[in-house]
Formats: sequence, structure tokens, C-alpha cells
Amino acid sequence: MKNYNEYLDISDEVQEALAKGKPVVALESTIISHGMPYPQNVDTALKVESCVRENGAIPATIAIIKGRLKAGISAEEIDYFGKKGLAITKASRRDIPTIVATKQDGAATVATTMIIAHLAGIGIFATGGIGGVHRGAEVTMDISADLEELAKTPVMVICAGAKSILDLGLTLEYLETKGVPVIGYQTKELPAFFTRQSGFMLNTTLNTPKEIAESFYVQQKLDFGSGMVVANPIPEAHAIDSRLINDAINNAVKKAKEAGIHGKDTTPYLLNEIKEITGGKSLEANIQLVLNNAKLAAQIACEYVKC
Ligand code: PSU
Ligand code: MN
Repeated sequence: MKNYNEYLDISDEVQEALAKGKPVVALESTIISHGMPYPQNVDTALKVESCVRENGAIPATIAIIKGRLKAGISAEEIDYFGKKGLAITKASRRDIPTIVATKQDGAATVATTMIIAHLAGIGIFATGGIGGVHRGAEVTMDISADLEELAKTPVMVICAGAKSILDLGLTLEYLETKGVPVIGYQTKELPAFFTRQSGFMLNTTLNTPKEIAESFYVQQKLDFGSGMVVANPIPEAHAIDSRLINDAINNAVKKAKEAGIHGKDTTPYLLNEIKEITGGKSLEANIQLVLNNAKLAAQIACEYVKC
């Protein structure tokens, strides 16, 4: 059996699936603690795991618990993360060494989930939205560590694009510079999380899970070392009217600026503000798009094991 990293614990179920070459899908935990309120966060995380199973793959929710890097956590542990919410440290790459050394808990962002998934030998990961280049980054330099991770860690991230709390144009430019493929799943346009469209056209569109899995396989065989983004638009029935959501986002961004919110608090602050402004509409859309991504990720994982 593979000699895993000394700080890593892989659940029995995930270890067995990996050993047998079964499809596995990684899931993040910051979306649980920082992305949604309790109890919807726990309910969603458990539903997402079920959705992965229903579509033929094994889920591995990823987190840091008492300094251990975990690939595959229990329903009790998901509940613990959901209840503690913002009191858990949001852990990106820079935070991992100290959290592990001091045996703390950490919620895995997209960057950290990619790192732990890769250590565990999991290549496919589903979430809601990735971090990116924030609006005003030309002054604040607020660029999510998620983008740099995509540049250097070979994990595929299936998401609903990115929220327009970010500068989506600059986010795409950054990923292009770093050589990260951004594949539109049955779309020519980058989806903007709550909406199917953003106005930003993509370089690549693929229409089947098989084509996506095969593209990722080639990227691995070429040993590029970088990740891949699969942008999967929110189902039409759950999309939010773009005028409504853009107004909410613009107001939230303005309020964050006035309140002096910065650094890693920015994304959770904006998500909560948008939820308040839309009267919970954004939360329902968020839940639906994560489920939609989990389904596609499981389908891709099922094709990937055949490559
Ligand atoms: N975008 C969302 N929901 C989220 C996040 C991003 O729509 O929950 C979380 C993810 O965990 C992502 C992190 O990795 O926020 C990015 O934070 P930052 O912008 O501080 O890098
Ligand atoms: Mn940031």
C-alpha cells in the first residue's frame, strides 16, 4: 500500500476505494463553516455526500481536525464544523503548518482541499465557487491563494464559476497566465455562480464527463503539475435574476469597503451580506449549484477511473 504522509488520515472507506481504483470525489469544508449558516450548512454537506454516492462515487470531505489532515470525515465531524462555523480557522495553504503543529482545527478552502486531496491521491474535487482576483486588487493585491494552487497542484475543481464579488475578467487572465485550463461544461461562457452567464467567454467548451476526464488524464500524463477548472452553470430553474443579484453584490462590496473588511474575512462577509440582501434566495441557489457540481464531479470521476 502507498506510504501516505505522516500528517494525513484517510478514512477507511476512502482508502479502500482508492486502493481498488474506485471513483472518489473530494469536497471542501470552508463552504460548511464559512460559506453557509447552520443548520443548512450541515444539511447541505450531507446531501452533497449522498449525491456523490448516488452518482457512483465515494465522497471524501476534507478538513483539518486537531492538527490531522483528514480525507474523509464522519457525519459527526461535519456537524461539528457546521456548528462551530466562523469559530473554526479558515485554513488556506499558508495556515497549514501552524495549524498542524499546534494541533488546531482548520476549515479547508479550495486551495487546502486541493493540497490534502493530492496528498491522499484524489484528483477530482467538487465545490460551489473558487476564490479569485477581488475587485480593486490592483490596489489591495487581494488575489485568492486558490488561483496559485490551481497553478501548481494537479487536482480538477468542478465549480459554478466564480461569484461576481470578484473581478471575473482578471480572474480568467490570471488563470490563463498560469496555464490553468478553464473548461466550460456545455457552455461557452464563464458562469457567475448565481447566474449562468457572466459576459466572459471561455477558451474551451466540453460537452461530456468523458471528454473532461480524458482531458484531465492527458494533463496528468504530460506531467504538467497544474490543476484544472470545470465551470458548470447553475441549473436554469435555480438561477437568480442577474439584475437582482448584481445589485445585491454591488451593495455588499460597497458595505464591506465602508466597514474596512479585508483579507480572508472578505469572502465570508460578502456571502453573508448577499444572503441578507436577497432574503435567503442566494442560499437556496448556492445549495442547488453545489449539488449540481457534486453530480457532475461524480460522473467525471466514474469516467476518469476508466482512462
Ligand atoms: N466562494 C464561494 N463560497 C465559498 C468560498 C468561495 O462562493 O465558500 C470559500 C472557498 O473555500 C474558497 C475561499 O476557497 O472561500 C476563498 O477565500 P479567499 O477569497 O479568502 O481566498
Ligand atoms: Mn483574499
